[in-house]
Amino acid sequence: MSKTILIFFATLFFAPHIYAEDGYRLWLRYNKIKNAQWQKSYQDHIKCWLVEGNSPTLEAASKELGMGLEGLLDNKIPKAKSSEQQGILIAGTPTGSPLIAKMRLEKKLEPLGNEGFTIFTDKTNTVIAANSDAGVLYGVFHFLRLLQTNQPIDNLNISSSPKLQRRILNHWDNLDRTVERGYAGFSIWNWHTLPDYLDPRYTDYARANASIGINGTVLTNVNANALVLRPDYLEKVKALADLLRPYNIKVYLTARFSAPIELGKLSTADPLDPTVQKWWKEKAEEIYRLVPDFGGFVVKANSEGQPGPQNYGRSHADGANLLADALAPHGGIVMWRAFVYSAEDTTDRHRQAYSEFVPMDGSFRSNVMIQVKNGPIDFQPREPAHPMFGAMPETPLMMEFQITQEYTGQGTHLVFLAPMWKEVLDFDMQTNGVGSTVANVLRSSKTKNKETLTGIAGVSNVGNDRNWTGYHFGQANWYAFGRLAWDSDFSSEKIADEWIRMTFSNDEKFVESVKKIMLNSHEACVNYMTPLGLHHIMATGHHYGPGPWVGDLSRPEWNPTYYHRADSLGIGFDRTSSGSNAVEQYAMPVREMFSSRKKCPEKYLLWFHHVGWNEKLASGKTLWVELCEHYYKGANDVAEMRRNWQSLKGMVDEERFSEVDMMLQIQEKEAKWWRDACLSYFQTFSNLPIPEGYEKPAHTLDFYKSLDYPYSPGIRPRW
Ligand code: GCW
Repeated sequence: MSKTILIFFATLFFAPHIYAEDGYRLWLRYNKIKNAQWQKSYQDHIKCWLVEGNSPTLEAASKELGMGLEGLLDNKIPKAKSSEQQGILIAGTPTGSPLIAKMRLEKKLEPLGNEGFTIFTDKTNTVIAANSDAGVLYGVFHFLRLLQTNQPIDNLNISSSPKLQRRILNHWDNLDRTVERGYAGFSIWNWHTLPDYLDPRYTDYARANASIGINGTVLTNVNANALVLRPDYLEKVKALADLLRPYNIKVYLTARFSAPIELGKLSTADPLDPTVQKWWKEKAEEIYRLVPDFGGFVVKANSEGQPGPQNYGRSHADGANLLADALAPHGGIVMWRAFVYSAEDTTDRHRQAYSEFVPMDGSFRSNVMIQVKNGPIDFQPREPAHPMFGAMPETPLMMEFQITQEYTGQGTHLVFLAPMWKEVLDFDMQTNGVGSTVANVLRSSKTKNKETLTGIAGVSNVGNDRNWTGYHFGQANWYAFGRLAWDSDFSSEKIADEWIRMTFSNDEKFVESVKKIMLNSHEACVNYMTPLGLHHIMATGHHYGPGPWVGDLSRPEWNPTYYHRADSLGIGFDRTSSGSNAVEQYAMPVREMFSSRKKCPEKYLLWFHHVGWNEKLASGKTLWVELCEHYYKGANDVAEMRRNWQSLKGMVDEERFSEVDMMLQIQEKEAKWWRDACLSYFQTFSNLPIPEGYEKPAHTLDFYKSLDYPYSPGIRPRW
């Protein structure tokens, strides 16, 4: 053997970990626990382990537990021969595990429902128990998380269950593998090689989702292609459904409303036409023959060019009920999106979804959910909560968040979205007195028959990039979505803490510093993009970078100038009674707060008010000065994020360290670009100087206007 080869093998042997830290393993790395005390404590407590019972889900749980323990602990912990041992870590349900049955856990398990779990210490044993195999799987992941994040396990008494029933990823993935608003490569679904080739990545995707409690996935884009409903594609869907099932993940599809015409060769897709109804009924039967637990359909109808019931003079309720009737005999649901606005409607876009849907409250079948984006416009860096939350007591509403960062820096900006989502979930709509937070509205969503039907969806940021999300920190948003979908009472801080420890390191200094970076990142993004309630001033089409000057698009509400309304007097959209009066869609105390120039929180100021350039804000400074200060603060905060990251060199593998460092360099540059481009443009209206002491924009406004990104990723394929 040559010397080089010898050195190569020696290096491999002595390498601290054998995996390249390329991000593929996400937060499920299971590297050896470095801290000797924790090693000892865990080894003392777990003498052997067993997932008792038989099912594909328990098999998945057992595999995960075995793999996790083997990776994390120095010594190999044997699998127990019989469950009657001392120091056993036992997982199971009362029906599948004789040992757990003997413990008489009925009382403890009863409130945990179908998917919850308990983990507790019982003399020398550690027990993970649940009512269902899925609960056991979730409990196993939780137990591993305790080890991964170096938590004590000597006196456990944990009970946890999800606050929402349907916790779903929405893939905006096209059948040609492009991903609308995807910044992480192509779609992970390789439709060409399915159903025969099952990429191991599909299983790792399932593990990652199960580890955070996600229990559904919509495989296809809401800008839908009817082809996915063709028999050959349904075979592919079946293959994925079979693979995901053991991980308690149901498959859903997007239904193109005109599919009866495109696939069925009917002359109409009118929801009241009996041939159309028959077509959908038979299509549903065909799907359920292949996928008996198929979740149902998501539909984007009569929105941004998608076909829908209004093409036939029918309502959204007619359309949703058509599909609901086809799915109902099989237990499927329809998630009908409320993201509608129309060029013909001259009212403020903010008002349109509410005006369209709220009058239909109570007219949907009991297996229909209305899927509402967090805010009334479109996934902006900051939006007030959508006024529909709390306004439709007779209709189950589910939340739609955007995990993929279309409007928050796409694939290159570190923006941790948990604080943004929490801001909306914790917002009190006061539709039913104090305490009607958006989270409570979601949790108490009921059908007409008063059955609970609750859910939350997140537009996925996953692609086929090696590290799944393009940017390592994009993983944190996937993780955070799952954790908040499980329980939105978790704090952003807790979620960031867990994620950092599992993804990078348990080193306290590292954890604290990265947490600080993450927790400040959303506010920084708002400040350098759209401070004080500005919104939708991104460049057109791809939405990458600033474009507040765009005002020549055919549809008025596609123009950034429509949203900021800057003129010589001031800036902002007057949505009070002197303007579009969108505020009237909020319940009284909230309406009054948003309407009042003084009471309106400044973070939403220009969302609801047109404010004079020289008007004073709470600080006593003028709007123009505040606007400048926010933009500069945002850009400075990114520079600080980068300095903080750089101070961590050597505390994390070089590979990810330098990747993040390069990304932060891009973000720093782009934050300045946003700041300089927006202020240069708004200055043409305010005619006021950028305050003393601030570095002046590096280029002319014309330069910023001339920048062009024809190939920025994630563009809508048909636009
Ligand atoms: O945010 C906008 C995006 C579109 C998207 C649309 C929607 C899927 O720019 O790309 O289309 O929202 O949510 O339907």
